[in-house]
Amino acid sequence: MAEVKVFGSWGSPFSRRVELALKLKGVSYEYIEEDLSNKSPLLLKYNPIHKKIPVLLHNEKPIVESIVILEYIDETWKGSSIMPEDPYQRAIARFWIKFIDEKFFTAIWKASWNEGKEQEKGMEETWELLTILENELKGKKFFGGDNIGLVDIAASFIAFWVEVLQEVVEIKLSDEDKFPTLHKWSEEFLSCEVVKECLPPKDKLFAFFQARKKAITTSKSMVYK
Ligand SMILES: N[C@@H](CCC(=O)N[C@@H](CS)C(=O)NCC(=O)O)C(=O)O
Repeated sequence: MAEVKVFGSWGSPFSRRVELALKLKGVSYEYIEEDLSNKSPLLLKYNPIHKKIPVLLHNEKPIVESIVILEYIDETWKGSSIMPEDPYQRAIARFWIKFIDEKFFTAIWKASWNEGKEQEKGMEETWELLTILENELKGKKFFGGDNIGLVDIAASFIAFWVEVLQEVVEIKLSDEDKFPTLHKWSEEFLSCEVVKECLPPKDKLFAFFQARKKAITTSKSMVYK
């Protein structure tokens, strides 16, 4: 029987993506929690370049970078596809994932961990990008159509993590009135049993973001003193 291991971290949207894809495919795996402040020799061996989680280990072969892993999972295990069949639609899905990972994460991080003008700029960028996603989703249940697909998995950060993050940083990032389609998608996505199994505990995530906020505020006040 194939041996499948996932090296992850409980609060990471990237390793949760991998777990969700494996669960959607019905693949059993062993989960190994990494302490990112004290990385294990195995993590450094399997991902020597980025030294990051997630790592998927399939029969001792490591695969890194969450999106690369998701595509590998889709191609390796049968069962319901998470990538579209059609090459053009596959290209479009890859485009949106790149959009989320490169543009959206940058903007929301800028809005969340800055103050003043920089934060305002980040918020405006975040809203602009959410508007684009809102329009892309119109008329569809999921980004993947009737079923959860690669883009939905990549966007799970928007459905769950953003809600918790905005409570901690006390700015409204994803507003139900502004983005009704995205809000409906979030509710639909988060109500799936398999998705629920792959989400971190809300209170633990809240405390994690709060600790990060405190650390950033403390380091800024030390610089300005
Ligand atoms: N592009 C990577 C991002 C993975 C990532 O940022 N992982 C973080 C945890 S959320 C990590 O391992 N950080 C450890 C570090 O940067 O030292 C992916 O999609 O897998």
